[in-house]
Amino acid sequence: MKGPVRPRYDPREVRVGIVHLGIGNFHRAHQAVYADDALAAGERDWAICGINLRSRDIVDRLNAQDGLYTLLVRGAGEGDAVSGTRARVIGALREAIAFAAEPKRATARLADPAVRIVTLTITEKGYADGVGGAIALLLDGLAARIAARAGPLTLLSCDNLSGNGDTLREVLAQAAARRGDRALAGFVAERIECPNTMVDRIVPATGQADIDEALALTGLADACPVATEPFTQWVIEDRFAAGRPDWARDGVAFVRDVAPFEAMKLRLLNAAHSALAYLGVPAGLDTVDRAIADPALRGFVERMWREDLAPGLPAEVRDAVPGYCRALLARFGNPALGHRLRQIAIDGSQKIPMRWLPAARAALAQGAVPDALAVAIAGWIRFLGGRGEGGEAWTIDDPLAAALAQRLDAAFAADSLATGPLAVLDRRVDAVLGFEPVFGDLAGHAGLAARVKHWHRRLHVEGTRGALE
Ligand code: CS2
Repeated sequence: MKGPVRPRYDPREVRVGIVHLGIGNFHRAHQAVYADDALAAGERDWAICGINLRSRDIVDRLNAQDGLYTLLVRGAGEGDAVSGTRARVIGALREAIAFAAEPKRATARLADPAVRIVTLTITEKGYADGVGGAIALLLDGLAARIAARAGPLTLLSCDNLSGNGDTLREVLAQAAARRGDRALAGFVAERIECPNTMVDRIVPATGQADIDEALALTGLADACPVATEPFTQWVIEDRFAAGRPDWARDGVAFVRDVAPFEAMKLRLLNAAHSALAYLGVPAGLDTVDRAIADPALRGFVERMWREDLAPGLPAEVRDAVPGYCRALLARFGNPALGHRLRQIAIDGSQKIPMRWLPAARAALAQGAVPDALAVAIAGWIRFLGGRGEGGEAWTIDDPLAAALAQRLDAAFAADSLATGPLAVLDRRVDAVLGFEPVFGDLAGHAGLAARVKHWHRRLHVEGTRGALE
C-alpha cells in the first residue's frame, strides 16, 4: 500500500500566524488544509494555533501526536476526481490549547504580534456572548492586544451564518460596549476586519472505521483522523487588516461581496441537508447518501429547490444554480462518507432561520405560501417529538430544546382526549411556529401555519414516504 502524502515542509520550521477557535473536524478538513497548502508553498508564517472552547479531548489527542493528523479524502467512486480514499498528513496545526485549562495562554496567543488572522468555527450558537465563550475570549484577546501594541487583526468567521463576518463584528461591538471599555470598542471599530466568508466541505464526525482506515492506509496510528469529500470551496471578501496567505493560488476565491455565494450555499446545500435530516430520521434513514437515494426524498429536495429556494437567489448566481444542484446531488450521494443525518439534525433552532426562513419570508411577502418549505418545517416539528415511524427514539440536541419541549408539552392540554389526536397535532404546530426565537416575524403567520398543519398531519398519518409520494 502507498504511504500517506506527508507535509511538503518541516513542521518544526514554521511559525504560528493564525489562531483558530473551535478545532472540530470541519476546521481540520477545511481551513487547516488551506493553511497547510500555504506552508507547503513556502509561506512559513501561517501555521495555526488551535483553541478549543469546550471539550479538551481533541486537544489532548492532537498534542499526543504533535498536532499531526490524517486527512482522508473519500471519492464517490467511478467518475469522481478521487477514486477510493486518499490519505494526507496535515502539519499546519502547530499548537492546541484547551481554553478552560489554559485561559491565559489562549489570550496571550491572540495578543501575539505574529498572529494576524483569527479564524472561527464555533457553530451558530457560539455567537451569543457568554462567560467562557468565544466572544468573551476574543474580547480578552483584543484587550491584551491593545496593551501589547500588537497591531490590527483579521477575524474570519467560518460558520454557516448569513453575513457571518458582519454578525461577528456586530456581536463584538455590542459586547465591547457592554464592558464599557472605550479603548476596546475603538479597537473593534477601527483595527479589525471581519470579511464575510462562504465555506463549504462536507465533513462527517470521525468514527472507528476512519481510525482503522487511517492506520491501514498510512501505517501510522492516528487517534483523530478526519474524513471528508474531494470537494472544497472557500469564498472570502478580500479585506484583510494585516496581510494574508496568497490563497488564490490554493483555490480560494477572493471577492468583493460574498452574499450571493453564501445565499446559494445556505439555501441549496444546507437547506436540503436540514430537510433530509428532519424528514429522513423519523423514516428510519441513517445517512445522507441513503436519504438522497430514496426517490420520495430526492424528488422532494428537487421540488423544494425548484419551487421555493432557487427563485429568490441573487442574479449573480442564478445561472450557476442548475450545475450547483446537480453537483450537490452527486456530493450527497457519495456513499463513502457515511454522513449521519442525526449529526445534521443538531441545533435546528439555530440553523433553520438561516437555511429555510429567508426564502419562506420572501415568498410570503409576495403572497405565495412556500409549500415545500412548509413540508420541511412540519418535518422539524415532528422530529422534535423525538420518536420515529418505527418507534425508535432520539433526544433533541439543541440549545433551545428545553423551551421547545415546554411549548410542545403545553400543546397536549387537558382537553386533548376530547379534541382528538389531530387537534393535538395542530396545536403542536402552533406551539412551535409561535416560537419567536426561531420564527421571528413569521411566528403565527396564518397562511404558513395552515400549510404546515396540513403536512404535519400527513407526515404523522402517512409517514415521510407516504406523504411525499
Ligand atoms: C451541515 C453542514 O451539519 C450541518 O448542518 O449542513 O455542516 C454542511 O455539511 C456543511 O456546511 C458543508 O459545507
